Amino acid sequence: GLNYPERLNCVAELLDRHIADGRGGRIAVIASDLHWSYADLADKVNRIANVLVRDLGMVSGNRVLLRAGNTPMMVAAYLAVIKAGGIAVATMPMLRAGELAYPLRKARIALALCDHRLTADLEAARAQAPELSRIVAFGAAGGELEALMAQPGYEHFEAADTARDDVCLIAFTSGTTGEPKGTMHFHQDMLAICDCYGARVLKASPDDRFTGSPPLAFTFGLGGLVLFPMRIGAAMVLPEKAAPADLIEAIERHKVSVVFTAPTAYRAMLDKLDGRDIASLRICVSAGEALPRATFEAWQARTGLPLMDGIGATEMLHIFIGAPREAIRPGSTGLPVPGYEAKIVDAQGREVADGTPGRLAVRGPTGCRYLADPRQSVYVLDGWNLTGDTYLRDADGYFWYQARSDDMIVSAGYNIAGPEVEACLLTHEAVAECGVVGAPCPERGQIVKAYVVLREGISGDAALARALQEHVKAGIAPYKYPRAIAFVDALPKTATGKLQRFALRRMAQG
Ligand code: 3SK
Repeated sequence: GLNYPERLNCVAELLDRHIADGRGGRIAVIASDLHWSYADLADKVNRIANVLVRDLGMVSGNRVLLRAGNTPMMVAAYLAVIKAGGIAVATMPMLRAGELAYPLRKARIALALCDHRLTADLEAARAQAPELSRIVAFGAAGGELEALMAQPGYEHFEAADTARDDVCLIAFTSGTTGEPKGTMHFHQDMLAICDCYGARVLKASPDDRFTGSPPLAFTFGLGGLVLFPMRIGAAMVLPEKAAPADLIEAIERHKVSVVFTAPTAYRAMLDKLDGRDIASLRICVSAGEALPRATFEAWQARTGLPLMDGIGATEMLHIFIGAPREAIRPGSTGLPVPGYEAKIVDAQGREVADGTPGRLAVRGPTGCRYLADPRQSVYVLDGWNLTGDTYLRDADGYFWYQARSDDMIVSAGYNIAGPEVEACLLTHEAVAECGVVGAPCPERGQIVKAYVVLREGISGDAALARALQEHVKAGIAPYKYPRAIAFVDALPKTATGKLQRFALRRMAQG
């Protein structure tokens, strides 16, 4: 079991322990030409923690907003807030003033540390969130935070004496519908994801170098790029931009061996690998959206590496179903991560038989507590977190994704999972991306409608639409074929890159 001591500050375990055990010289953070050892990172963290407490008046339990891209200073700021006993509330860099006001108000945040390039929207958010009294900018030469950090005597900082179940992180869900929910996580949760998924499924080594595209403000990125490597004394590589071409560049230049990104990025990377040396790569994790089997197969054929599929949730902090490399079954998300339990329930919350689709429910050491939210009792029942995903479990205990629960299309009495049609369309060479939803239809109730982004250089016409329809009929049960196809330049996505099917559904209404 996970027996963490009652008094626990996770940063002491993730960072200070490496220094105490003589690993301070190992590389911790790489970004372009910057290389920070664990000792360098600890020095930054201690200096920021001293600034927070001595200059900015932060006390244990205060919430601090963090706003930056995936930069080394963002990592140091995150760890400093937590080491000083504060609660980190990180926000996606692309959020605008109106979107920043909600977490600021909801979490009653008075203090923000912000990349100097991103202060304007935060300043503007103050009009709607007057409790924000101080914004400290960092990242520029001679920046305000850096000047404060340089004060003498700031190189040491004793980790705050926190309890293992003190909150250290509030992560707001990006929310494809409704208001964002603030999910709260404890010091012990930050270690638990490393000791469950990291140690038992990912099985990386201290000599690995990790990179990926998810923002550090998204717990997928925080775990994959920061916590997993730090737990084992490995290095994180933070590309300034995280488009597929930037990931390939980072892998090649810094000999990256572990990547965390979404299926869309793996597909896009496939088109850009010619002439590139990515031989250092050995572990590729795919999460954030369902992994189509065609993507798994194409990546394996091109690189020789299996994609390690996983499903996580901000509520659970990280991945709770996945499979170690030796146990992967292509097309299946995998097995519950050791330490977690998962089951399939019907609309009344009763467990259903294996082979029957239903709603995925999960519980485990990092389970969900929302910040002051009446939706707690809707989404968490008897300690089980109800996800928005329809899955089935097979007789061997493997979990197979069917659809988001609200992505089922009912057409002429048939239940059709939009993602299944998407997966089939993606096996057609002309298709780069697609989203499939139900469109209203007087005869059939709904029809299957596909929004398709074509590969570069291909243009859509009626003949291609017919070819795609025939392709689907040949690949899966013909009643699932898209009766309507629209060719579009791009699909609507959330800040974390997830397809916004509700936006497509709205488009399909008109
Ligand atoms: O699957 C996801 O979307 C996810 C969410 C939070 C943390 C990790 C993951 C993979």
